[in-house]
Amino acid sequence: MKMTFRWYGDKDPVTLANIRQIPGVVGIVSAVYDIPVGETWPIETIRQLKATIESHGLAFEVIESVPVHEDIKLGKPTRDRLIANYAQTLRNLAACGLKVVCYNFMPVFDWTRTSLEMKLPDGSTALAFDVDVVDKIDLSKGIDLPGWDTSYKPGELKALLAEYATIDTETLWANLAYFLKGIIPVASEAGIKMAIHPDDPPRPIFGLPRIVKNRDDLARLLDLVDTPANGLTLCSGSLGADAHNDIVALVREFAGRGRIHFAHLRNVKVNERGDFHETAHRSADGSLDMAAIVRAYFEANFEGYIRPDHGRMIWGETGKPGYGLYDRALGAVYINGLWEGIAKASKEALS
Ligand SMILES: [Mn+2]
Repeated sequence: MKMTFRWYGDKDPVTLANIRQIPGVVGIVSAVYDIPVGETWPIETIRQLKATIESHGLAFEVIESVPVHEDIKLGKPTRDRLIANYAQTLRNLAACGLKVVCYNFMPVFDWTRTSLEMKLPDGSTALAFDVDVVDKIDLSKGIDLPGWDTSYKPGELKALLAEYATIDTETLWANLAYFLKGIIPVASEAGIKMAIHPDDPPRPIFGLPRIVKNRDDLARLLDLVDTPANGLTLCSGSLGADAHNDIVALVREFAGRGRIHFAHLRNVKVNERGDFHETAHRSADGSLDMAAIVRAYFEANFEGYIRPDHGRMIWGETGKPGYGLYDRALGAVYINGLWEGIAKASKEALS
């Protein structure tokens, strides 16, 4: 596996120089942030980003994310032009040496939380999700959720949601299939591996369908275009927010098939209903057995990219919720420690 770390570009308060000093981190996961969704990323912009990252001694082989335009999810006539643009972005990324592209197919709302600074007993803060709070939101009155993308004006959001009124689960699947049939052959030929991120949290919200939530959804997704370029970002924290998802079994099945290209590792404390909050990465701090998850990757001979996912805010740090330096660095070191322990124990068992 290759340990990586997400970086939000020059405006990120966490610097590349900071990241380089985390033991065992070899690469950066980033994106081009100043191109409108749906337009092709110019090759020169990608090349400059790569040069900046490499000048700090870090590799740049994973994009998170190339966003998918809402018209593609809605299946509108404009989608063919937008899919052609997306395909060209993939060719441009391949030309610059990128290997894996993370994306998601969540309608309108990307990740959703009801608190970005839930206080934990140790004084740290973490992101949290309360089912009741979300279920009680009346969209006609606008959305007041922390971290909600304010780029939509209230009228625009209303119009967009009206368009989704006709999009049920099966229609969304059909639109995802259409998208994948357009881009996966291009990705295959260019040497890019696509890696869909599961829905976060893995449940329908505000009446909008969500289709990447569990084992059966992942299997169906891979079958839509059954080739290695059509793969997964397996996010332990997103899928783990549904207590019925067995993350170890998912890693065994899908890494075993060579279809996990990117692993997000984080822990969550979750209840049966689906309320959860994020925790430190350590197994004892949340509901997931991180050692068993890392072991499953090791035993599948996983050679893809791993990154610590969201961290808590600790030691007085402020910044982008979930994406501070300190707790994510602890997560990277913890995961590397698990990996080394498992690898060495396995060598001893063989000798
Ligand atoms: Mn994730």
